[in-house]
Amino acid sequence: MGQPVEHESGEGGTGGAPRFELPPGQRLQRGWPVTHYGPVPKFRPERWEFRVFGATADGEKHRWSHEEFTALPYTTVVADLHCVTKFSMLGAEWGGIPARTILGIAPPAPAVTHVMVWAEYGFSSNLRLSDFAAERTLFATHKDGELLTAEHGFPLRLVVPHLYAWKGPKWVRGIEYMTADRRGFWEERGYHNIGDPWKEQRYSYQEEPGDGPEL
Ligand SMILES: Nc1nc2c(c(=O)[nH]1)N[C@H]1C(S)=C(S)[C@@H](COP(=O)(O)O)O[C@H]1N2
Ligand SMILES: [Mo]
Repeated sequence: MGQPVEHESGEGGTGGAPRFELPPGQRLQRGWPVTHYGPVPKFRPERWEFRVFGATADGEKHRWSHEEFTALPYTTVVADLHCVTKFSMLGAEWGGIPARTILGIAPPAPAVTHVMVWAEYGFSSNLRLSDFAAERTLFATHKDGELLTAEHGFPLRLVVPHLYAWKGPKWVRGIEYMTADRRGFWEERGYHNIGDPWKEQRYSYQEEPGDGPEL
């Protein structure tokens, strides 16, 4: 899921044009709009660090400079972006560092169930540990072979291909391991705590018991 699915066009179909599968209620967006709350932060390499804190396995905080972080093993993931306001961009190739790499080099304590992803200006988004640990969850530095632009999250954004795009903060600065769930920025403001686009989990009023902490 999350990856564009090509269908063969049947008899009397679309004449061979590929069709792509969108999650329910989404429409295809041409081009790549910029969507976020607040200003675009200025990147200051000498002040930038990536931090892992909260309930780490060794009880320590971990930090990487920009140079150290971007030297971690690089991989690519093809993924769609589904904005909860109902447009989707399909088939971008994201490049960067898998979330699993961070889980490997700065592991969480056994009691950790959720991760808060922190970005510039205090923007945050909470994820279940299982969503953060998914194979395709990526700290992206590149899109389609080029460095991210400032407005698309340079130097680092999280991509969680199987969830709505607000679950992937731009301008990420670190993660906090949590032993209980807490709501992030949009999750506190009426958006669904989990945010699975294939289940159309858009708003917090759709949450079922157990989907998230009380509002
Ligand atoms: N820091 C930060 N990251 C954010 C947001 C935000 O408000 N702040 N908005 C999210 C939302 S709602 C979307 S749809 C995508 C948009 O990414 P794009 O501007 O690269 O298309 O960024 C996500 N990441
Ligand atoms: Mo969005």
